[in-house]
Parts: sequence; C-alpha cells; structure tokens
Amino acid sequence: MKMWLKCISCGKEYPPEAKIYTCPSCNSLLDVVLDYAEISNNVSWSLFKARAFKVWRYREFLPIEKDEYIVSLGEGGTPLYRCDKLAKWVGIKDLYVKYEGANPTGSFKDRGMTVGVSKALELKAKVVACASTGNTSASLSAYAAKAGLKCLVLLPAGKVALGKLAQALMHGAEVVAIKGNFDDALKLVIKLSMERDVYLLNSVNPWRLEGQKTLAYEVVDQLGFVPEYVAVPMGNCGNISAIYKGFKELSITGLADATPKMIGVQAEGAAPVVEMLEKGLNTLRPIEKPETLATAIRIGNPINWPKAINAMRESKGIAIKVSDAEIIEAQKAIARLEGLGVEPASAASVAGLKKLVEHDKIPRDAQVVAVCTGHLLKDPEEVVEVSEKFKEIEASMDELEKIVLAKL
Ligand code: AN7
Repeated sequence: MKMWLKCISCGKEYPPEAKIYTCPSCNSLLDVVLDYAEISNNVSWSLFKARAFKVWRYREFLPIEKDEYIVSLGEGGTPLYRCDKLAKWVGIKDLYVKYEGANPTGSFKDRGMTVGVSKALELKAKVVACASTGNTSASLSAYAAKAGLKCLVLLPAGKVALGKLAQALMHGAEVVAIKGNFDDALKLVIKLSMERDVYLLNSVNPWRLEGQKTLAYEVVDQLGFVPEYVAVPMGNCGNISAIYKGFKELSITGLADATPKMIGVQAEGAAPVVEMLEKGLNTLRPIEKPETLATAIRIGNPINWPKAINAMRESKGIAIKVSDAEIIEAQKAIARLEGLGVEPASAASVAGLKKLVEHDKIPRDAQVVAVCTGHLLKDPEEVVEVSEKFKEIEASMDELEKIVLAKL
C-alpha cells in the first residue's frame, strides 16, 4: 500500500516510517497521503458491503501495511438514528444522529486508536502516551492493553469526567494528573515524545485521524447518499478534520458525488476556532483559561485548528458556539425525545444546529447528520448535577401517592 506523510503548509513529504508528528522543516501539521488512483481501482460499495460493518470494512483506505499489526476491539459500525422528534425540536426536516457512544470504550476515539495503536506496533513502539480531557485516555489505555503496550496518560487535574478516569485506571494505564489544563498537558506530552522513545497518540498524530475518517464512509454507507450538513463538536479539532477528509476521499475515488458542509461547534468558554472564522482571522488566538461544563472540549489552544478551518472554509460550512445551558438543554432533548444518552460535549452538535436554525443560518428543509461523540455514562456527575432533584420517601403507598403519583 503506497502512503506517505505530507506537510499541510510547506508541502514537504516524508516516508511513513518516519516517527514524526509535525513537519520537521516548518513545524506545521502533517497529513497522510494515499494513492487514490490505485485505491479507486480497488474499491466499491459492494466490496465494502460484503464485509462486517466496522472500521476495517474500509481496509483499502486504512494505511496499515500488514493485517498482523491490526489491534481491534471491533470499533465503528455505530448506529445512525433517524430522529424525527429531535428534528422537530431543532427545527429541521431530516435529522440523523451518528451515535458514537456505541464504540467499545464509548466514544469516537476508538476509530482512531485502532489505526494509531496498530501504527505504534508497526513502528515497534513500546510505550504509548497522550494528554487527554478524558476520552482519548480511556480509549488509548484500552487499545494499549489489547496490544500489550505500556501506556501513559496526562490529565488536567480535577477536570476529567469520572467514567473516563475509571476506564484509564482499570485498563492499567499510568495515570498522571497535571496541575494545569489540557493545553498544558498536551505541550508536556509532545515534548516528552520528542525527547524520549514514547509514541504520541493525540490527534496531532496523523495516523490516528486516518481511523476517525471512517465515520464519513459509514454515514454514506448507511444513508445511501451524502447529507447536506454534518455537525461535529470541536475540541482539539481532529475529528471534524478527519471526517471531512473521509468525505473527500469518497468523492475522489468515485464512491460519492458530493461532500457535505461541515458545521463545527464549540462551547462558549472554549471557542477560539469559532472566533477565528467569525472575525476572519488568519491565525488562532488561544484562550488562556478555557471553561465549560463539557469537559471533553475544554480546550483553549486546539492543535488541529488549521485542518478544521480548512474543512469548514472549503466545504462552505459554518462554525458556531453554544452556552453550557444550551448544551444541557440539547443533552436532555436527545435523551428524552430519542432515548439516546450522550455526554455534554456530544450534545453540542445538536445545540449548535438548533441555534443555527434559529438564526436562519441553515435552511429548515436541510438534511443533517449530527455526530454525538461520546456516551452519557462517561460523565455521571454532570447528569446528577443538571437533573431534577429526586425525593427519598418511606416505603409506604400513602407517601408514594402523595408525593409521586400525583405528578404522573
Ligand atoms: C466526547 O479526550 O480531546 O475536536 O483528550 O471527548 O477531535 O478533539 C476529547 C475530545 C468531542 C472533540 N466530543 O474532538 C480528549 C479529547 C467528545 C470528546 C471531542 C472530544 P476533537
């Protein structure tokens, strides 16, 4: 399989075995480039549909040389729900939710880790590491366990949801809390990966994003057409970039005839990319102290911003920010109208759509896919905090009638 790394700024190319994360020449982001002419000759929907509905169904697009290196927990193949009641709530005609909570560790990160950790084995790494707002650490620790690799995770102290911390601890990662935020932890782990023999699996690693692009293939596979809009919550901005790349690859190889407009949603207290697009800035102005109850996207200096900006500009998409209150409202609507439990960051995509409709930024007859990135159980403490208080009563019918049944 022909593949190489290419700098998105200066265009310099590097061989796939180079253990680099950014361009050694200009320090910008790297992208994985495949031989699409060759891939076009080897792929078709009928070929894919004959295989299990999982990430590796799209093997020809996934840059791992030999099958023996593949580390998989059966990720991908997540449901795409048609959500008519939620669509009405949002104010649009056709809304689908891509439910990434159904992945093995409960978030979309697993799509990336199956490829990223396989690449780590291909490159003969012994130790893998990441900084994380939670889900990356939960996913990496599980895949490292499966692969037999040592795993180090750096977390912002006190700001990681309990479910995610539980996963990293149980899968046996070396867990370290950093006195600082995610951006501080990321800076530190990048330095570590440059100076020591530690393989970095944050989304700055372009191989990991190759796995995450499969969400786009699945959406077209499931719908049978390309939706007009795809809404994605943005933190470090790897996912929206990867998903857009996936749609572009389908188009390049003749498997689709269009690409969707990409909608990126950030939380108000951590929205530097939205600010960039709104103000037409050429570079990112990092937020020193990002704050939001959606701790997964509590990121002030997203490393993949150039790729995300490109995805939104090129696709004629939109960026929007939402308040914590809007996120909670959307999280409840998704759970109560559709029976889908998602964590706060995931609900941002739906909250963003509602706001865009209210501001007439997307048409009411639009066909939209909202990506809901992580499972409700990731952050049980937030749920208790934002839910109605419940009563404790004596085990008597009288009390039950008086206090509860009257309400139903
Ligand atoms: C549920 O785990 O950054 O824009 O360190 O967990 O690709 O960063 C998580 C991010 C959206 C944002 N939804 O994705 C981490 C981390 C959920 C997330 C995002 C995250 P990116």
